[in-house]
Amino acid sequence: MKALTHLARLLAVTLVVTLLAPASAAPPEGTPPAPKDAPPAKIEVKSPHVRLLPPTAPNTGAFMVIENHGDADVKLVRASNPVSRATELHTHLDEGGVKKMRQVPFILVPAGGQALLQPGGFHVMLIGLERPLREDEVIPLTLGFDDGTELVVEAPVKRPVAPAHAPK
Ligand SMILES: [Cu+2]
Repeated sequence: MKALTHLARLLAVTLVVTLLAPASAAPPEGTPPAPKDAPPAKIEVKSPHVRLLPPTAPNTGAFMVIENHGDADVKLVRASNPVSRATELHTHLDEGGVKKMRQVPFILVPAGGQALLQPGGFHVMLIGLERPLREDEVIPLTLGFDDGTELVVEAPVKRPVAPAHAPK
């Protein structure tokens, strides 16, 4: 009788292990590992990058997509980084056919929507670079939102697809 109980227990353990196995298996290809017990991020920043410019350029821009998975609008209200003297939020305005950069107090990320920071539109401006940036080096950008969220995103320095200054 005792041996039978032991066998039953063994079987039960085996069953539990078998049932648990799929859950502990590696996630499907391309799925980023989710931190354990972390609530889903309300604000998510995708493909952040800093534009690589010639070494003499005093300023450059950072671009990204900011997604808001929450049910309230949020505003990006400040940014900072360790390689430039100042960091501003900018947009481009069309003034009589000429695109001009203007500082803005915030960049709105609508509830359930996204803000596109891209060349010719909103961007984070790195003003007064303290040294030339290298291609592919990673700049930590700190982003502050009006709901108190502060995120640090890793933005690699990338060569623009279309050169900002075409060679002469
Ligand atoms: Cu700018």
